[in-house]
Amino acid sequence: MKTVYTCFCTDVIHEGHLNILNVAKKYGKVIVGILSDEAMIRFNRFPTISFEDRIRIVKELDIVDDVVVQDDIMYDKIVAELRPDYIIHGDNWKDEPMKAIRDNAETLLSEYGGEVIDVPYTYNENVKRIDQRIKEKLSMPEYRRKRLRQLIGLCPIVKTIEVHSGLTGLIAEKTIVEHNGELDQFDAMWISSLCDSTAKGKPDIELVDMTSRYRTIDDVMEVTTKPIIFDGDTGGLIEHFVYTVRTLERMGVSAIIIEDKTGLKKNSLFGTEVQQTQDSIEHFCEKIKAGKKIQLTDDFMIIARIESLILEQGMEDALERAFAYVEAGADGIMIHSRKKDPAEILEFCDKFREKNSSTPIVVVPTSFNQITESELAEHGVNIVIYANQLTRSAFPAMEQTARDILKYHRAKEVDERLMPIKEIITLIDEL
Ligand code: SPV
Ligand code: MG
Repeated sequence: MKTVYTCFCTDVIHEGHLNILNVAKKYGKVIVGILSDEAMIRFNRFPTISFEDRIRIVKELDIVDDVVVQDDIMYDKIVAELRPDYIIHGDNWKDEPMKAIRDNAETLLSEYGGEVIDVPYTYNENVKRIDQRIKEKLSMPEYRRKRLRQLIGLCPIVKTIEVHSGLTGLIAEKTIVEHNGELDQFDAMWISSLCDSTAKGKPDIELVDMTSRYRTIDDVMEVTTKPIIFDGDTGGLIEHFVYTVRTLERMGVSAIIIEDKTGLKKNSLFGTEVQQTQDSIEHFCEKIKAGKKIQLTDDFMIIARIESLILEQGMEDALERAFAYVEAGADGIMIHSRKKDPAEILEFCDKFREKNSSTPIVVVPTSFNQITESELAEHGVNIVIYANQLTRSAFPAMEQTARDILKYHRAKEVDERLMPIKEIITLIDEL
């Protein structure tokens, strides 16, 4: 008897899946692969039910002969194990970015005469509604908030990109890239104080007030599902910080990062070129403790950012602070540097990890941007934040366009480097 394999990456079995199974049955024994959590998040489908439940709902279907685990989006391992005669899938995988997966399956099968079967993809009102409901669920505060902690447990490193508007949120949410046979996307979003301020034409000195910053978060949340890490600057007065924690937690933000500076905050990338004062260990610990005490869920994270290397206070000071902040209840440590060479960051991570194997480490490789994610992960880093690259790429492009329109007194010359109107319209979903 021939074997037919299909892989499910879903929390709900709907008529589209049943259609695939019915067609599959005509070809032989039906084996369904259930994609692991780790693989599902690389595929833009963060699971809303457990892996065990995903297996159970498929096992319950009479039409299915066997259920196996597929722990990679690509089919190499599973095809080597099962050598199915057919792999069946909805024909939507002929489109980018899923085409890479179809190509992978087809190449593997062709080595021994197997075949791909494309079934017309079912996308009617009912299926659309189910899809939308899952998305809605993921955007709800109780799901979104805990997602960062879940990702830290699931990903070698949580890849985070700066967002400051609905549009940049959509880029973070939807950009998926196929490279070297792998699909990849960002895991989380960073609401940078620098970029949130810059978008409003204001300096990054805690001038943009919290109400306005919450408005930015809300714009982003409206159109995304991925978890949010909020740049809380110094956290302000302890008496104010507790209110910030309560609001962010209620909104469904996953983490706030506060830096151990006091007084007029300036952007860290100025380093010692401007007057900046580091907070005392005791006072900053009080702030962390107050925030932890006010929190209502176990999901929300308060991450302590250490400015010792930025302010040239040395490695010993940075490490002393890290251990003190963890002791005070910090759920993570962010270590920052503006050196071009990542050596001091890596030294910090190694020394911190010698004594603490579990507290998440966050880094922002803006200056030391040659380092790769896997190198950071090898040194125990859990979250990497690309803190300002979207803003820095958009600004010169917009400025150049403005210059050229002024120069040529028309828009023809700039048009070919612009996104077609049709594409910008389709970026935005209609309900
Ligand atoms: C930000 O993005 O606002 C940050 C990171 O705080 S940095 O600009 O590198 O200080
Ligand atoms: Mg900042």
